[in-house]
Amino acid sequence: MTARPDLHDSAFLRATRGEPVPHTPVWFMRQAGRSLPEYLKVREGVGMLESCMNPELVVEITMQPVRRYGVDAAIFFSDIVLPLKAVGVDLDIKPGVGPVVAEPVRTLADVEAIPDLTPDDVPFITEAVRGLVGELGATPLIGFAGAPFTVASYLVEGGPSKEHARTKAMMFGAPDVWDALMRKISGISAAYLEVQVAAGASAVQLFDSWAGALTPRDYETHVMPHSARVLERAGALGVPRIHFGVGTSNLLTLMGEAGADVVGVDWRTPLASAVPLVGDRAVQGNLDPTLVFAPTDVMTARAGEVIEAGRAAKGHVFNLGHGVIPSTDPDQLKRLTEFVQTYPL
Ligand code: 1CP
Repeated sequence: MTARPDLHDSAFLRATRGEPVPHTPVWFMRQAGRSLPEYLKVREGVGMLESCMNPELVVEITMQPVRRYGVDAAIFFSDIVLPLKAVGVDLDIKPGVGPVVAEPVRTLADVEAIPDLTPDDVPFITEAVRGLVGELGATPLIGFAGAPFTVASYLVEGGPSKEHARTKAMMFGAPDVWDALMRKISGISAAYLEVQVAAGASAVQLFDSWAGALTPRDYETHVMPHSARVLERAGALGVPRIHFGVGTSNLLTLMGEAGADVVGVDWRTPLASAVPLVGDRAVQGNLDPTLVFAPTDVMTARAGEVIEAGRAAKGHVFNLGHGVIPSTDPDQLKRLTEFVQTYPL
């Protein structure tokens, strides 16, 4: 059912299904980006959103870490707010800040003013994914979208936030507006994933980076049903679904139940504690991203512990427990990749 049946037996896709693998597959969240000198070079004078809408640049940037590290999967170069931009929301991604929304969403009328996403809004995504699938050969491509809560936070706060206070105020105080907003975003995120898979992506990851701001009760009541709708639509495409959040040790069971095939675990939760919480699902993670700044033998010893803990899971995809930190030495990530891929299973 996937666009690339020839990749079915890649180590990455086998691990997502919990099948035996020749080696533990490894990729890194934010493997493309500011840690790579070749990324900084091609981005010179080109804005973040402009880059995401330029298929040639997206192909080049997505390929850079694959060439350099030989990772087992590529992650599509884009951003979780790109589909909002594509439907006409006035936003920018500011260097050193992140996504900034000109007119934050506060009322039902604000929500209703946001159009739904159709493939015609993102022809450059289809073109970039098609180009990539050709270039990647035997390496699967992971498409991604933002989960409704995390995307809602940018829309409601108007930019990055630590407390997500206005977002949660809407969730607690204006349930009808909240429900409409979450339905709107879940439709956009699901449609965005469908476009990527239709063009050839072999797996998808739903990023709920800020879900750790929620109690299990509020996650389950106000957020999970909306993420579940996105994951259900992605599931109908026949590709594995990875569901990742930060600071979510008390949400891992629910995040699995939301419809994930693979639960992404951030670095704060020991992988061994996470495995029993996700039940009959694979896990992804979760080396502390700062360990790449440690001496190589310290980093690899910890990576070995992560791989050992992953043996208890249905399947294990090695990753960092959040994105690559921009000051990371790429040579150290190269050593980490080789260590994971040659670790005896
Ligand atoms: O100019 C630049 O280089 C800007 C930095 C940057 C990059 C490289 C941003 C702004 N986005 C991206 C790309 C990006 N964003 C990818 C690329 C693929 C890869 O991994 O190689 C992905 C998967 C994302 C997803 C994303 N964007 C998330 C979820 C993942 C996570 O890190 O938790 C989030 C929360 C965003 C919002 C965002 N976009 C950019 C920044 C700096 C932020 C975070 C801002 C904040 O702290 O709220």
